[in-house]
Amino acid sequence: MVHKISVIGAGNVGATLAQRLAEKELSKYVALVDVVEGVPQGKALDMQESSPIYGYDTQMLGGNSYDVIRDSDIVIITAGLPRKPGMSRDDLLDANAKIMTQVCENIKREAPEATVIVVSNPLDAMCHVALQITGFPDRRVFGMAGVLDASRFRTFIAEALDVSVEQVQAFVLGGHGDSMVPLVRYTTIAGIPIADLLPHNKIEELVTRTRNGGAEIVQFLKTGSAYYAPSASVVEMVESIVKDKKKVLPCSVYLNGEYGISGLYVGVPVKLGRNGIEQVWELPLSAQEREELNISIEDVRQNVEKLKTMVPA
Ligand code: NAI
Ligand code: 2OP
Repeated sequence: MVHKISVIGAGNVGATLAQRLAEKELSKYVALVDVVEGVPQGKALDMQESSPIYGYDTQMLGGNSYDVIRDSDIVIITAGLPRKPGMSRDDLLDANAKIMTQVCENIKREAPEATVIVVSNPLDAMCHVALQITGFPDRRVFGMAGVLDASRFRTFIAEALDVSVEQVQAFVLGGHGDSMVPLVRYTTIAGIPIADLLPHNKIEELVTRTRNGGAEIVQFLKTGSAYYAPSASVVEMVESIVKDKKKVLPCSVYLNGEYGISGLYVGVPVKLGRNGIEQVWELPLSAQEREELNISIEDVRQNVEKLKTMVPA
């Protein structure tokens, strides 16, 4: 157990995440911060009042000022606008970069030793802002997306084959956008490659559904985006860090030459432990996978270029 985990943004993802973290007792304190007056305080109190029933002793804190996150071990950023139907994640770039800048200045001051997990979209570009503004080592600033995208892929595969989700393993590489790369070759059921179990056209259908997984939920909700699977995905990452489990998970990380890329956040498999990103795993890619990854990287690069005009270097 660590001392404190903080969640910035007490909206759909942030509040659901705080509740899940509290129930897991991964830290003594879970702190929630939001700009809307009363909301983080009210949600934290409401969660505290469910603790006798669920049997957790996690202490919930809520506030509009950042003193509640002081000395956090881990800070998760979910502050920002979610997309609405017809919007892409990239449409959020401008507004969320400004919010991210303000949030990260506060994290830098109040929690200088924290590991920072970014959730706000467009994810890979927002990781850049977080790295720039906090100035923390890159192995302590990374983003959640691949766990979610892979979980969606795993869900659809389990459904197609009518097998337990627990036995489906999948990896999704690249940026958290429409050009993400679900890696079919590395996707297995109980160790059996899916190509041996499903016809090619069915696999392609599931890949497309995974790429559009976020939009599918937005189409249903209309006023916001997914939050149950996203918050569960963050919990898996946090648990691996707190318990030093060293799980290998797809995360958006700052690459320093791995996969032939430098200076960009891209979703790749990493080992997550107490020190944050402990190792980046380079998978051998086929020519087609490499080509798809390059397209995805190009999308991330374009967002980062746009950022340069907005965020001070
Ligand atoms: P939401 O609208 O329910 O919550 C966002 C919260 O951020 C609101 O409560 C708002 O008051 C707060 N906020 C806005 N400006 C703030 C500031 N300067 N400081 C502190 N709080 C501030 O949105 P939701 O659904 O929770 O999504 C949050 C973000 O996460 C969105 O950008 C969304 O696109 C992204 N997201 C990313 C996922 C991923 O896979 N990386 C998955 C799901 C959501
Ligand atoms: C998702 O994939 C909105 O990025 C978010 O659901």
